[in-house]
Amino acid sequence: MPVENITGTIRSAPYEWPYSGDLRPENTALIIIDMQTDFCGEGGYVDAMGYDLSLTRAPIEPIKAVLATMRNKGYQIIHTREGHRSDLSDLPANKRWRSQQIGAGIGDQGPCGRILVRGEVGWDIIDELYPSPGETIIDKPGKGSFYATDLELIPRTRGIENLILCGITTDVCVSTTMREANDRGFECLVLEDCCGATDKSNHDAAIKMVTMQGGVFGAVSNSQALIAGLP
Ligand code: C5J
Repeated sequence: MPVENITGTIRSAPYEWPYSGDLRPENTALIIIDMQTDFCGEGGYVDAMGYDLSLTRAPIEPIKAVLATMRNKGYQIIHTREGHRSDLSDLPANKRWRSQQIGAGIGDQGPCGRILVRGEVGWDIIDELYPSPGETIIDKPGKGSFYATDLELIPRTRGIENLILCGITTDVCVSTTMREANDRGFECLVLEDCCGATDKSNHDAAIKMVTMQGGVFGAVSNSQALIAGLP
């Protein structure tokens, strides 16, 4: 994908993003989804399930570059964390049961503390991408970042129209959040090299889906194109 700068928009598929051509720090936020040890670190939830950590670690460096650029230019930054209360009162029984079937029971003790429980080492955001003071952190019990959180209220209050999404996993929490955001009228861009899944073909499919129907959930770009095009 060519990466030359086009003023006010980002080179994306299937259209130059955002549709309005209005891209500014005041109306645009970066949302970094679930870059937690549990999803990309040794001894975490994804590791306990036996998946290849290199797939969920692949986006760390591209996200670092995007985060540094967007911080520097004054864009708003939002981080999310998936996790549950220590008494597991917000953990649906079926979600817990399924995790136990694959040997990574949510709430069970693991090498990084209790799996996907708030306050535990494995649940927190990795050091490389740790939020700076003043950046918004959304703690969520589910896959979508809007469900049972104040994620809709905060960007609306701040005048955000455009959301740039990245993080892990592409096919689960990133995809679910993008769909939720799109239905709420936010103009969404997902950065494909800044996402990762536990299965490469699921990542590819989740990215391809976005581009159907003229951009059914928004548009797709990458870290280089974003950094080159960001006003
Ligand atoms: C999953 C996530 N995969 N952050 N969570 O359970 O995608």
